[in-house]
Amino acid sequence: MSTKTLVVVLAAGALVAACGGQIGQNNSSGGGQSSGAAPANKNLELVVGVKNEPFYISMQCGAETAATQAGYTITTQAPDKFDPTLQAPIVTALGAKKPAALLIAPTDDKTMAPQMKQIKDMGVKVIEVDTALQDTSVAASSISSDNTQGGQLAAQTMAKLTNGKSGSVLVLDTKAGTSTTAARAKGFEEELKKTPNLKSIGVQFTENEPSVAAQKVTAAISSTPDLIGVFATNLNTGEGAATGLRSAGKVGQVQLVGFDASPSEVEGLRTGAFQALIAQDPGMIGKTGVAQAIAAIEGKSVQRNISAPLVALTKDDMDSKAEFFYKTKC
Ligand code: T6T
Repeated sequence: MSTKTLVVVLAAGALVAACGGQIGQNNSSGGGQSSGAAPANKNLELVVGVKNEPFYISMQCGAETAATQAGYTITTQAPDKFDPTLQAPIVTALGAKKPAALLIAPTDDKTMAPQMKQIKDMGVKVIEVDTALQDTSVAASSISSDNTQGGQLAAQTMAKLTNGKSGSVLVLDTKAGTSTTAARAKGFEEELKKTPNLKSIGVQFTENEPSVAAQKVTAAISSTPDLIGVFATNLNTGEGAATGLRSAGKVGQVQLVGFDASPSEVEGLRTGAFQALIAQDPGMIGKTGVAQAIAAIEGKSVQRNISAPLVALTKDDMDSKAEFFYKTKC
């Protein structure tokens, strides 16, 4: 059994059989029995958070594989930036296309609600992949990593890495209103309280711009002489934080725990800019999203909340967990 299979089995009771199309049946909603007739509309749309980003490319690959296997088509669209003002018009325009289901990673947990509600009211099944709205009445199903647990895992990893030393820790979040990264930051800060020698200096936002993350790290190094660690809650934030440490000459002195596993982050882990990465399984999120969308379309049982696996990578074990590295093409 591969590491990934093992982690999936261990960490995601709910996810067990996404690949085989047998999603767990607990906590189901919006069900009903299948009429048996194949639906006329087999078109799915995936709207991700931002273009050309390995997390979403990996999700798209998983979704495309699952859709093809099931005899559905899927089209992916993305805004140029992780920005609800750019993502909202993409969703509105889908009203003219009327897919059978919309799989979406909303870029804001509140402001994306009106457009998503509108499309749902047209009869399109809405499935959240990765991020979610605060309003739980819109989506039939939400698939995401257990982000609170990911934040806790990052804090436990930071405690191990600093090995009893005292110091301050900076938390870098991406954009306010991102459900996933907010949960990671919160989980991290709560868990860090269990290690009294480590003190959080609070959460700062990077707007999902690596240059802002780099600047926040260099500023914290200047203003906080006992800075011992940085937790970067997503890919762009992590890549920028690594740049900040490199330009300040602090690689290896300030421990960097990142989230995600982009090629640049993986390379940073290998070369020592990161000491650990908390990797997600975006391919699995995409596959499971498609399975749930098809269940909703075909009137089968749908599971409202599904948790996807997470795994901590370090330099020592990364190569044995290479299946968690994100893709840049399918
Ligand atoms: O960390 C992922 C995703 O889970 C999060 O919701 C937004 O940022 C990423 O896409 C990585 O950039």
